[in-house]
Amino acid sequence: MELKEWLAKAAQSILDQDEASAREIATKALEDGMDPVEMIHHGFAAGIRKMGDLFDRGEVFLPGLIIASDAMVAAVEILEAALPRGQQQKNLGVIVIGTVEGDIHDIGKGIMVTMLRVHGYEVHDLGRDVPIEDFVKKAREVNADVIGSSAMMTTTQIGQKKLEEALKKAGLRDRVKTMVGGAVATDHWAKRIGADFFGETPADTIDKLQRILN
Ligand code: B12
Repeated sequence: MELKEWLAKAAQSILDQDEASAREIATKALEDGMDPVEMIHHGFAAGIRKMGDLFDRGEVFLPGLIIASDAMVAAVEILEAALPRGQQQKNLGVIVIGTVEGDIHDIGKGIMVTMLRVHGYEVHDLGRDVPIEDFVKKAREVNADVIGSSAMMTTTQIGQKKLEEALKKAGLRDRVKTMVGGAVATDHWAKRIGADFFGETPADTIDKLQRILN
């Protein structure tokens, strides 16, 4: 089967909220030689984003979104296991990352963590709903080069601004770079709160990291 067809099938399994089918598609696409990164970003992620639009329009409700998310997580797990691990030894920099306080969205952040590791960064993932002080504490503990925060809601986005303030207060802001991401972040937002950059996708983020750390 062509990549295009696999991508469409992957997205559809998420829209169908069908975890068994999502797992099967992830497994069979790999067997068929498809690129796991393509499958995640243009297949399954496209499906979950479409679910978000349907949720927004009141055509899908929270239980459906939760089942679809579980299907997405299961498929991504299978695909991530197939990513090359060789470059992990490079250690291009130390990154502390997490989803800000009050926000439990972690699918995209999880994908970002995997991609950063695959590209040779040492990543300390704090998880989701992370108190601001935990970012600061961890950054100090591991001597982080970069702190990344994910926020998916307008109500939790403020956590990224609080993080900038907390880092200044702790005297760490001059020593670490900061990157923001998540569905509500933009270049404008990053600039406004004083973050070093906004990362839209893993490719965009890795590109910007390389530039900023050199
Ligand atoms: C899946 C999902 C859920 C799942 C989350 C499961 C999980 N474990 O993550 C569940 C069902 C639990 C959920 C719950 C809720 N959700 Co929700 N959810 C979504 C949905 C549909 C998709 C998010 C997603 O996974 N996208 C796919 C990934 C691959 O993309 P991504 O997250 O954007 O990540 C990419 C980039 O942003 C970037 N990135 C991500 N993090 C980072 C970090 C850094 C540092 C960098 C550089 C880059 C980066 O890289 C990623 C990979 O490409 C979005 C809709 C949308 N369009 O985003 C709504 C959405 C985010 N949810 C929303 C809402 C309102 C909620 C709830 C409040 C619903 C409710 N009424 O209870 C709760 C929140 C509870 C809470 N306290 O957090 C709203 C937020 C609205 C807003 N603007 O404020 C959205 C936008 C839906 C909508 N249109 O209304 N949700």
